[in-house]
Amino acid sequence: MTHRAGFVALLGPPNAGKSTLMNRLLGQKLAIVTAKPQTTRSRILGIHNTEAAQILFVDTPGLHESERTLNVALNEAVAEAIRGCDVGVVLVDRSRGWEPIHDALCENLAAEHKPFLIVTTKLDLAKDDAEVAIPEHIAPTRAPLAISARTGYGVSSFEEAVARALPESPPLYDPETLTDRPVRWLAGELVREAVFECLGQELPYEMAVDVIKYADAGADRVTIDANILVMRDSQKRIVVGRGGAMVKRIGTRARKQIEALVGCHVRLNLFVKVDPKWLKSNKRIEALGYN
Ligand SMILES: Nc1nc2c(ncn2[C@@H]2O[C@H](COP(=O)(O)OP(=O)(O)OP(=O)(O)O)[C@@H](O)[C@H]2O)c(=O)[nH]1
Ligand SMILES: [Mg+2]
Repeated sequence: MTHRAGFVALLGPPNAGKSTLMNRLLGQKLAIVTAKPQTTRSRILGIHNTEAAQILFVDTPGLHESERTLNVALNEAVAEAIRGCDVGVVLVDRSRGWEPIHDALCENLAAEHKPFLIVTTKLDLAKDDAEVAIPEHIAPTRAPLAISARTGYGVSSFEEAVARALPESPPLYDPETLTDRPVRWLAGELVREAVFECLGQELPYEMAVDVIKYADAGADRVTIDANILVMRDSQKRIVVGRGGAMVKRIGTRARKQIEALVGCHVRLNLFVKVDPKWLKSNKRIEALGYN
């Protein structure tokens, strides 16, 4: 049997469900997921091995129109993922339909001569099974596939279609590897997700997590110190909570997720810091792993 391998860029507007789909395919939470748009802040590689293929999923930030420093960095990550992929996957949230961002993504893929599939997702939310209207000038490699990353419906057909579109190649990564991201950074992302989950709408988008220490103290314990960076004193008060109750809740939640990832006990120390400067500095944004 011929073996196939290559990079598959997961593309779409913010909140389309890209990270959820990658996690579902990997059977592991690698990319954090929240109900807020613009959750993913950088390319994340997720390595998926089947008998016949090694699919290298590249989760990307949602493409959008905005000129702020962080957002420009996010869009650059999308462009880079397109340039580096063998196959593109353009995700359309069925509840929102086709958007101008989808045109931009397809044009970009075509300009780079990349084959691509269109996938409509969140099928479980659909009230009827009317197909999403895709503009005529868009010519994907295959007819659109309908899936739900939440229920798993259609996901194995999607996996097969993606594998078939990849070039013949031996595996490109050690099959034991799950991602190219260091555990230290993944741990920081799980803290960021816990902050979103605990604070919901109260939380500003401009928040970051900086892991300042990751110490592997033997086989069964890891100690992590991380700063939660916010823009203003008022936000710090919200994240810390009355008598530190909120940051404690965030810590407990994140610790459980990190323990599931690393498979041992974790001691997690969180500090909340007012630091409005990180958002304005390309260097800091990169150092935080968001590019
Ligand atoms: N009902 C339903 N919800 C979904 C599905 N896929 C994703 N979601 C939800 O949609 C929201 C966004 O999902 P994400 O996976 O974070 O979306 P994303 O495209 O990675 O978003 P960004 O990283 O912000 O660009 C979350 O609340 C998910 O739980 C699905 O198939 N069905
Ligand atoms: Mg995402």
